[in-house]
Amino acid sequence: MKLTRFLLPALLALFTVTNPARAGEELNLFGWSEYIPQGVLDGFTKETGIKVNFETYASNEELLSKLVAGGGSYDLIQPSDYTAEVMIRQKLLSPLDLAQLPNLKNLAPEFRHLDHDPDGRYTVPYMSGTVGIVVNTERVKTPIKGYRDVFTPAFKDRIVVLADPRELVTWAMFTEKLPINHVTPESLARVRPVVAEWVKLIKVFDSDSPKTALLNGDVDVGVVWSGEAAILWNENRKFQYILPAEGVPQFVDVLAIPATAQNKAAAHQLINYLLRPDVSRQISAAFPYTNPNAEARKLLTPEQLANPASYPPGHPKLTTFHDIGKAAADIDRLVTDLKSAR
Ligand code: N2P
Repeated sequence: MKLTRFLLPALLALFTVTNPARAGEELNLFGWSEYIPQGVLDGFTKETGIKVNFETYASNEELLSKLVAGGGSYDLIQPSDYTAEVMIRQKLLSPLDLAQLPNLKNLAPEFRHLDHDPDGRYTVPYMSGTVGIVVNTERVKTPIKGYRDVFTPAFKDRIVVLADPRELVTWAMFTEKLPINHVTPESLARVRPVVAEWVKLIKVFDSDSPKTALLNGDVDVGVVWSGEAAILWNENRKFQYILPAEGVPQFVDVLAIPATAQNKAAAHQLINYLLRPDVSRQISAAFPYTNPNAEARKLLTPEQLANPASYPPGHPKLTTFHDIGKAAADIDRLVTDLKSAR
């Protein structure tokens, strides 16, 4: 009698601590829009009982400002490589417990130990991609090779670009042959008139779904995320993807756990789930970026792997962004100024 009175609660307590999937458990996920299929999150909830509250953002700046303002409310976030670099430096991320992530083995070796997190202690690659030019070849007959061919008076009000100041300024830096990760007052002064001209030509700024303006026929050319371009290509072969001659930005977006997260165990569970080949394949089907998961890639169709926006042929030279410190704020200010002056 005495034994059960003590043993039973003890056993129950033990069960509650060790069982990873307690009913009523919740996880707050903050990720890029148009990047994580709701069906994948539903599958996770079905398997684990963990409810996922999913909020989205369209830029790294939005992620950073909400994370700082929102305190401890997010359990899992999805910064780009260079923003993860900032967050690691600022001690905003929690070290991962790699023992809880056996599916890390599915990642291709070239996506482990990246510059932003050389020991892979804080981040797990989710998807990678490039930024490039999409042309509606039914409407545009002149050859387009780089940013300079896009931002010309002939395309005034026919252009969509990402609403992303760092991207826009980087494209201008590339065209001016300036280093993109060493941003100085001098280099900003050099690109200022270039960007000023460009913003006057742009019709739509959209980081969430730049494909929409192209699909609708509102614009004929764009500078967009490769996954958006891949969807356009699947939709209609008239939408061609071109890696800009002056320089191609490459991003690796990662999964990471904020230092302030309340439910780190569930965050690890979701990361490990997203690394499963069958799950990662569903992500690629909905959002055809470059999948860093080698085991998932084996499950893709030849057609998916032949999409030139998802998997650019050859070995193009790609350039990644790095933390540029305070210059990031200068870039934001420059673009805001020029957009309001147009
Ligand atoms: C998905 C956005 C791609 C992420 N909509 C760019 N880093």
